[in-house]
Amino acid sequence: EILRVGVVGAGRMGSDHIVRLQNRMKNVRVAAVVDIDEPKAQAAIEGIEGAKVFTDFTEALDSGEVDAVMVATPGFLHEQVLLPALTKGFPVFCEKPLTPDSESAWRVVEAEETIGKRLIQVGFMRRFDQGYRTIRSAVRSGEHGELLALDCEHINPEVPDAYTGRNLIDDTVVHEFDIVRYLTGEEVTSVEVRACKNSSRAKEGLVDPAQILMETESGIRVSVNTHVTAEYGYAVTTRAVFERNHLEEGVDQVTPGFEERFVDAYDTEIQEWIDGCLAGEIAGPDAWDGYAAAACCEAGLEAIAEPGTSVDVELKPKPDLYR
Ligand code: ISE
Repeated sequence: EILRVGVVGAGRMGSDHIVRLQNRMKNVRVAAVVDIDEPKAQAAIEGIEGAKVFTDFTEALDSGEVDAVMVATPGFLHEQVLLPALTKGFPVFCEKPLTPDSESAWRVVEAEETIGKRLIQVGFMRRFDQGYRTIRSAVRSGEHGELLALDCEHINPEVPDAYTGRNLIDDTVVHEFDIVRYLTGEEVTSVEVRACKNSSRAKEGLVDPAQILMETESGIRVSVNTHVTAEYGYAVTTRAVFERNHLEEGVDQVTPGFEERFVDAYDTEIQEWIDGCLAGEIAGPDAWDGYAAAACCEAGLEAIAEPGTSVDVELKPKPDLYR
C-alpha cells in the first residue's frame, strides 16, 4: 500500500520533506503540494511523477488524491489547515510548533478530542534522535541515579528575515521545551530568561544570545544557551547531569543547518508517521505535547519581556485521549 501525501507549504522545511518523501521513505508518494506561491510549489514537485500543485489547501483535501496531510507552513498558519484536516478525518503530520500560542493549540486539542482519535503527529524531530533516546533510557532505568539538571546549547548560524524577537521562543526554544518534557517525562513548571550583552548582528527586538532557565515538576533545573546569529554553524548539545554520571550529546556536531544535524531523526520521524498512517495508528509527539510546548512558549514570551523574572507555566488538565 502506498500513502499519498499532500504537503502544505513549499518553504525550507516543506521542500526538505518533499525530497525526503520522494527519495528516502518507503510506501509513500508526494501526491500534492500546496503553496499560495504557485511557482514555488511547481519548483518543489519538479521531477515527481503524478504530483499536482494547488494554491488552496481545501481543494487539495477535497481532490480525492490525498490520504494524509503534511503541514509545513509557518507556525501561525497551522491552525487554519489543522482544523479542516481533522474534521475531514485526515491523518496529519504538523511541523513544529503545533500553533504559536496555547489558546489556539487548545482548540486543536479539543477538535481532536471531539473526534476521539489521535490524528496529529507534531514535528518534534529531536525525539527520534539516537542521542536523546540514549539519555531518555538512562533517565528511565535510573542506572546513573536521578537526573538533576540539563544544560543545553542551541546555536543557529542565522535566522530568516521573517524571524522576529518572539520566534526565539516559539520557533527555536520550543524544541527544548519539548525535549525537556520528553527526557524528563515531566511538565515544565516555570521559565525565566536572562539577557545580557546583545550581539550587534541581532536585529532589533531579538535577544541574542540569551539564557533560558526552566524547572520541571520534580525540580530538575534546565538551562538553554541560545545564540541564533552565530554565523559559524548549527550546533545543539545537551549535558545531562545525573547523580553519579554526566551524559553528553551532540558535542562536536557542527553542521551548516538543522537539516544535516538531524537528518536521521527526521528520516525516522517521517517513516514512523507514514507507517502509522498506513496502520491507522498515529504515534509520536501528539497534540497535547504541542499544546504543552505552546503553554511553555507563552510563559517564555512573558519571561523575555521581563528578564530575570520566573514565570509559571499554566496547563489545563490533560484529556483522556492523551493519557
Ligand atoms: C527552526 O525553525 C528549527 O526548527 C530548528 O531546528 C531550530 O534550531 C531553529 O532555531 C528554528 O528557527
